[in-house]
Amino acid sequence: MKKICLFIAGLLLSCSVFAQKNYLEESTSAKKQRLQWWQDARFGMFIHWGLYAVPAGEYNGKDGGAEWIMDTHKIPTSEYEKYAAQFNPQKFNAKEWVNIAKGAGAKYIVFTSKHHDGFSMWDSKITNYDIMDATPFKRDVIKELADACKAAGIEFGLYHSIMDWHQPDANPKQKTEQKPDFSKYREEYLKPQLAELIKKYDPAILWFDGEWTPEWTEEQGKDLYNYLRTLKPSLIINNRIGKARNSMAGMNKYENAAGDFGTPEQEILKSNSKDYWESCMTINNNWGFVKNDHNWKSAEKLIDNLIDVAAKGGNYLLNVGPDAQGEIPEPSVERLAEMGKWLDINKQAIYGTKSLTNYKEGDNIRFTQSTDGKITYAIFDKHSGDEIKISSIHPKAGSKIYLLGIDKPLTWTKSNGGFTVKLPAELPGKYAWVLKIQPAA
Ligand code: H79
Repeated sequence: MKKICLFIAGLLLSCSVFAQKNYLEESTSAKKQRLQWWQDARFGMFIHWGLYAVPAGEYNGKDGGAEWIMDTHKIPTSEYEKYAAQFNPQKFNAKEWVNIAKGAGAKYIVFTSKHHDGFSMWDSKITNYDIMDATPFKRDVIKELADACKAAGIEFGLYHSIMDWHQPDANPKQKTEQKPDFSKYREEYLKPQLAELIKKYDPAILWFDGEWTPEWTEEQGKDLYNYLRTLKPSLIINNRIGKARNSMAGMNKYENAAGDFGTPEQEILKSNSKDYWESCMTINNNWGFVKNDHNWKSAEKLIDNLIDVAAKGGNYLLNVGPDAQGEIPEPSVERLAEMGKWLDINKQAIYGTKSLTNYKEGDNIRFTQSTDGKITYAIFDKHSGDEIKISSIHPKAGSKIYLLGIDKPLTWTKSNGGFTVKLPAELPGKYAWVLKIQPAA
């Protein structure tokens, strides 16, 4: 009898251990498998859209702030809430946004379910401060986007701010009678909302931010990480779920931190990295829509960034900030279309490639390699005359060298230390070109 009792106790214990699987102890190979599609994707589109599209960077006649406008101008909550009544983006069309992403060659989208302002962009049962209850628009844009992504074969992710300027319990500066209770916010608001998002929209990625609010700890990050992966084991989660992010440089400050990948913001790693990472960047100066921000990066710069990021083994998460009508600004649309045209010709040098230790030669040449290591790609954005010399790659005799976009192999010769390729009179496409170095079978 005693033995049976012990056996049952043991069984129960092992079951409960199983139920509390620690996802932070995942093996390197299991993580690699889980993140494979994401790493192969290389390029995603970030979308910052919320009530802040209404003021569009101007409050009481003063410029400043985009998605941060509430903080920039110290707008009281009761004032800021009024933007909800004005949020009625009649031109919003999820399929169009997804088409823009797809046409650009982006393989996934990350959309702001809730930014620091605390406004929920889906039909949340946990609050009335959401798009269904507080706006005249009354459409669940996250549902529409998730469905459009699914139909288009684009992976769907959500940006979610831990910091929340609207929830009294999350905001120690709020002037309320009650003392803020952050653990109440975390357990009764943040976590249930995230569970709701996972259940309703099945996101592939959760992209946290605002983790630097002082109440949040690494321990809470780890707890949340396990909680979310228990709800959806295949989720990919950024490192801003915990406290390890080293400021805007974005990589972890310490080992064994919660989260799957580093998040440099508005910058690209100086060198390649074996860690998983993704640089998020804007096309103009701001994340959220700002009507007076016309400082658009050129298509050439954006393509260079994508190439640089891919060669260094990272992902490029490029942002658009749709306006209050629901439209992605035309300058963004034009540049994204140029990226798509470039990728149409050159995609095999970007998607599903791996980074080489020797990932660059000077400022104008970057290298990537097929995952089986057989094919090397040399991507260049400058050349003079009708040839290009590359000194740090040594193609084997009998290799065929192609320029992507042209079927016929090019003539090449070994030259001091490397090789020289004779280029055709007209190069396919613009901005940058790819030499595909294929050894004899
Ligand atoms: O959503 C976009 C921005 O609104 C958001 N991240 C991108 C993706 C963002 N949040 N904060 N910032 C951008 C800049 C904040 C910088 C600081 Fe800090 C916060 C300086 C000090 C506290 C983070 C923590 C950087 C250094 C320490």
